[in-house]
Amino acid sequence: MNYRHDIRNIAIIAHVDHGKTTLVDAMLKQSKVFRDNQVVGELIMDSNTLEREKGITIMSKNTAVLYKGVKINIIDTPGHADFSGEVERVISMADGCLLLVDSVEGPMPQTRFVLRQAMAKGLKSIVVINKVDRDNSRIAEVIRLTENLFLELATSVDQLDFQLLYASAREGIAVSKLGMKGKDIFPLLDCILEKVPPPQIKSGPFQMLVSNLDYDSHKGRIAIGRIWRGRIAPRDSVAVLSSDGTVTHYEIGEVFTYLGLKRMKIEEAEAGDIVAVTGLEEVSIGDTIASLDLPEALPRIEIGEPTIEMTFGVNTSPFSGREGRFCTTRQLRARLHGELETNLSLRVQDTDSPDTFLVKGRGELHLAILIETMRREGYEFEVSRPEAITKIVDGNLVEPVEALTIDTKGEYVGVLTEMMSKRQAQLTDMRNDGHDNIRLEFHIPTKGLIGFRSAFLTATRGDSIMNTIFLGYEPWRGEIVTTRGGVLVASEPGIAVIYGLNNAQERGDTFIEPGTPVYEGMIVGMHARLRDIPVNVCKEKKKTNIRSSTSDIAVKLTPPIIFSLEQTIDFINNDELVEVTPENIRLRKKLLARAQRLRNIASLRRSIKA
Ligand SMILES: Nc1nc2c(ncn2[C@@H]2O[C@H](COP(=O)(O)OP(=O)(O)OP(=O)(O)O)[C@@H](O)[C@H]2O)c(=O)[nH]1
Ligand SMILES: [Mg+2]
Repeated sequence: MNYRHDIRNIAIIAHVDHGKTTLVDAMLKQSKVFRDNQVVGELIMDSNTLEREKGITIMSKNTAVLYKGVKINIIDTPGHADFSGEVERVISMADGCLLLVDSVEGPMPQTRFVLRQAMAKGLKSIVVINKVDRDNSRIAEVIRLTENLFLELATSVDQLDFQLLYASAREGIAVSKLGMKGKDIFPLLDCILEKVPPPQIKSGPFQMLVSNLDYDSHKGRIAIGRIWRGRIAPRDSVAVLSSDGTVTHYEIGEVFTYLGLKRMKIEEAEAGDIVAVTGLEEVSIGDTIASLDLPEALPRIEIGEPTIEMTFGVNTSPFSGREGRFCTTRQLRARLHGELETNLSLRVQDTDSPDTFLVKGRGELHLAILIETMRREGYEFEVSRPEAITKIVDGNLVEPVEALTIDTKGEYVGVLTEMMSKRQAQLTDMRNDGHDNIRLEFHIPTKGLIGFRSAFLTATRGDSIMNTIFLGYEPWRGEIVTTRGGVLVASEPGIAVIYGLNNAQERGDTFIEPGTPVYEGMIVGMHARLRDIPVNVCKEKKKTNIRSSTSDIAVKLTPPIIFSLEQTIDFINNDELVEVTPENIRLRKKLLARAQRLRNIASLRRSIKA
């Protein structure tokens, strides 16, 4: 067996926000892959617009640094559980991982998930206790909890032997012993060179697994992955082995490797390296690219199943086609199917209605990011409330169940446990750090989490953090009675005016500004009681000859509640939809005409009685 001593391949994994991308910043900046005067900013790898806006990593990405003559290929991964499909698919490119653990939060649900993945792939772990600069860090306790996690997850004894470092990614320093004064990130890079095994090279003709795809308007599709065997050069003839067993022959266009933020064109790459190649028109993630001499497929990447689903349909509101560039069924279908190429944990199915597709994902955020991306590209469509995906296993109905971790304060524990029990959650653990910081852990069916996030933020006044992670399927626990209040529904089309909105505000909280065009059946507000209430927000004050008193003219409206896209998805009920266009996000009843809704309720009542 041969080794590439000039290369290391590592994946950076952790729970959301524990500092992965910030650590990559430090490695890139200090290893001088940028020109001295180059302005590079922060969270450099979070290059996608939505990533920058939200401050989270959504897609995993490759980069590399040169250190002491060795190229360290780095894979930055997302930490949010909804994007864990990304971690599953790229982790196989690496031989080692940096597991980051926040010095205050300690191991979190996603820490366990990604470490289990890394262990299953046999990666060598380096644990980095990050954010040691934080005032309230509790390093000894965090180390103990991390060790417990290793004891629980290790599949062999040598996996228990991990290297420990302490870092402040933000300050760009790492040290190997607690209490040492750090000055740079190099102790971490040295540790990678020493502890992460160099890639092994199997002898034989070229073979590479495609772990990622990119697209370039000039170069076309770009396949990214690790070379397991042999070497590759521009104009080589190769076979692409796809999942259905078909073998297609291509000529490689160009070959690139990574350094910093650049892809560098090279004349030849060898086993052990991570490369990007062009020239393959039809190639998917999970395919093997191999030499024609020995076209053998590598094991495909296995990715966990989606847990929630919602429909994406052509916009059927009276405003349809006004604001979007792509509004037809054909365009919607093509866009959704195109997404499947890179968004591996997503599924798209046809439904009974030709204008509606069932889209399945890993969580509400996973689907919300897709919706937001499409809307910005100019798509207009409507989506339904997300539902947990149930299955029949051995004749029994089962549903997805998740572990929910809540970090909160003592004063909210009562209200939270009450909310949880209505949602069929079971308390599995509760810890108090002695400073009134309380961590609650629950097992909860996924259906109980839908609509929970906004209620949670309201109940705890934005003062608490929640995280979830998929556990598995368990027997169906029965329906949950939803507790959301009713909504204020526009009874007339037109333009909302102050007078009409002011009247509506006597019934509840409103969602729109004066001047907003509305249609009958559009949801313009909410109220505490269960029933929906029709309101005419377009109603003008009757004109009279008598001058109205000044108090009458200066009507003061309460500012509207403006939901984010995620909040609207979380908010709507089964008989409601979210209308998404590049310019607006509107909430509506599925049945727009009030008479129709009333008939529907009456017929539902009759069928229940019968
Ligand atoms: N105090 C402190 N804050 C840090 C440190 N490292 C990162 N942060 C902050 O933590 C937040 C999250 O950092 P990111 O690097 O985006 O975390 P991440 O793990 O890449 O997050 P995801 O990719 O979304 O999972 C940012 O506000 C960082 O500035 C650190 O060493 N100390
Ligand atoms: Mg990140």
